[in-house]
Amino acid sequence: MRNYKRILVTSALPYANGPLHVGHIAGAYLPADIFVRYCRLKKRDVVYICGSDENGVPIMLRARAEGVSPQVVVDRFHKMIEESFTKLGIHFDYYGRTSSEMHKETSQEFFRNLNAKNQFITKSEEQLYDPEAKLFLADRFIFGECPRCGYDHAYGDQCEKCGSTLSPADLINPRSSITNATPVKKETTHWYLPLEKIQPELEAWINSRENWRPNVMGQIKSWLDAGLRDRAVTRDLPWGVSIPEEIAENAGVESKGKVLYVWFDAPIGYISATKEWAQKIGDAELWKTYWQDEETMLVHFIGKDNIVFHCLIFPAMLMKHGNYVLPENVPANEFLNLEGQKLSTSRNYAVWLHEYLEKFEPDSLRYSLACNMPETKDADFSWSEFQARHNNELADIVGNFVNRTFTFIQKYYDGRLPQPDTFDALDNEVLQQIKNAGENIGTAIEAYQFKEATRHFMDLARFANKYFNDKAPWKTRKDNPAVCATSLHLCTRVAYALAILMQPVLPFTAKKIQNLLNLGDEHLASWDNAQEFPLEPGHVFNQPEIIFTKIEDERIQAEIDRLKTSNAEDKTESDESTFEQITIDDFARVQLRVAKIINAENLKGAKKLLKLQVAIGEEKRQVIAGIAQHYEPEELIGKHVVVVANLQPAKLRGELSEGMILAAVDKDGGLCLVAPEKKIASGAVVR
Ligand code: B3M
Ligand code: ZN
Repeated sequence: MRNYKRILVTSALPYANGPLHVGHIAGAYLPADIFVRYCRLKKRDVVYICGSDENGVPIMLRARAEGVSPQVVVDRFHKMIEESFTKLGIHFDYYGRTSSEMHKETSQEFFRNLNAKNQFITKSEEQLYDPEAKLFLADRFIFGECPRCGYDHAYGDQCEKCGSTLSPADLINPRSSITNATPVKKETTHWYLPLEKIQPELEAWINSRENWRPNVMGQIKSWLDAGLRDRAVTRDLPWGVSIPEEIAENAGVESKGKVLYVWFDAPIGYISATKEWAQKIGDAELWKTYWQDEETMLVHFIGKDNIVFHCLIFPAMLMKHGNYVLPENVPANEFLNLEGQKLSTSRNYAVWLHEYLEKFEPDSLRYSLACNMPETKDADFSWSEFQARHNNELADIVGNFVNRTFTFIQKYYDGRLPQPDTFDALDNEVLQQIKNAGENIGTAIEAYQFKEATRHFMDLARFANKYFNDKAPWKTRKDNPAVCATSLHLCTRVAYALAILMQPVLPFTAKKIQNLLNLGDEHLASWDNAQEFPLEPGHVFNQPEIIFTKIEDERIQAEIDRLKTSNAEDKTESDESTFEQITIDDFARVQLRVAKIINAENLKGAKKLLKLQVAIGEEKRQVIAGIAQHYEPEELIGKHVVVVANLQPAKLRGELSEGMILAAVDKDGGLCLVAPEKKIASGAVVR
């Protein structure tokens, strides 16, 4: 990374309307915390800012449902979220909240500034209004009959039955989703950020970005290709940051209940929290250096659903304000699934952080998520993988190495660091490995490749364990004491290096090893110290303690069972509800054709795959299908099936596959091919 003078890191502000789950952590918090801990160890000037997002409709609706004020809801979750972060070791320099006075001032100042520079457009139009709830109805808070297909519960933005895109005015007999009241039309005025006009500037800036993740760039480009549309940045709601009174007055608008759109004020929350941080440390103006000096490197860590806001809309706001730096990078992560299914807050299908932390160690989760971070594609969290990572890697590799080293030293060297003798090639290799690990982990973290960084760390621990085995001190102790002492000396050296290099991912474990080493914080506070060794022979270590105890199967099974019950509703229905809707045009892009299987054989070395030759009309194709555990090749020959005919060809086990055969799969693993119900010619189109 360029040599900036200082670094400002932010993580997406979590909505204070529910607890955190592992998906949040893997997306926006753990990667940022790893990055920041590393920067601190590299002695960079770094500040890490976050806070609770306490505005927005979902918070209001939750409060309504509970019959309490929104403040009660946000107070409860702000506290809970902050506590969970602390226990997981996500260490912010400041954790703010967007209901604070400072935030209100800062957001209003921002709005005033853009308004004074004529950066907004105002539009007045009639919108649907719920006279009972006294609320303008945002699109999904209104429903009615679909004008296209007649479905009686279409939403204001879309009919889920036929997929057509709608606007509230299209609905026949519209009703409020909150009170069931018939809405009335009411005129209202809103402020828009003219993104259409700003697009060329944004595009030029985006094109100048280097080293952004391809998945982030891809999403941005598709927004830009579709053409940005002006965005309303105000809402008619009773909860939120109200727009400055004088601006409402000048526009002849009732200011009461006119608030900033939550996505307008939330990113400004990064700025207001930085101001509060500066006040807290007694240098109130210091926030300016971090936000307004070009030598600041600003990095936003977010999940992929926040890309448009952080890469286009907030930068547009910052550009138009003019006094702020723009993000140097936005390393957004993809989504984390859970046991192969989408996480769902409403179905309680999630691993909740506060519950996790009551049962397991924070570092186990940090490690497991770091190994499996959804950096460039969606990833899956499974309890069995979590257990395996903890037991087979943290306990069996790191824990075992540290434990055997210090137990041996306690037993045979009276708990003191042995005096080394001359180094052989393998001993020198230890020093080399420490050096490589420090460099490789650092390079990976600086490139936002946290999975890779974690792998390099574990490779060093693995090497150390092997070194201990190869040196067999239990033998050399008797027949070659000098060699034995040298190897144990070097083992403590690796333990020391590990205690530094593990800090970004495993801060709690690092503390435990520090305690074993009997060393003060200053010796472990610098990344580059890992190459050195502050201890003199004779240094006294503390009594070893087990740093990881294994997690038994029963504890894991209990978690898996809990997920099954929380997910107990009809699976087909819940699966459907988690799928993204597509339009009829999306569907039309998939070309389905009837094909006749003319030959089928097993594929050598692949238990699950069959190699099929099929005819689609006159055309012959080869298809590799994962159905070998359900069909014998002979029984397939002559059958008519349905294939996806326009799938990009791919190689499976070195064999070309030019299509995909459709099969129905049930939750118990049953599978059957989908076939035309009557005789029909091969090549027929399925639609
Ligand atoms: N409150 C969180 C989310 O979309 C949203 C982020 C705001 S960041 C400025 O999950
Ligand atoms: Zn419809």
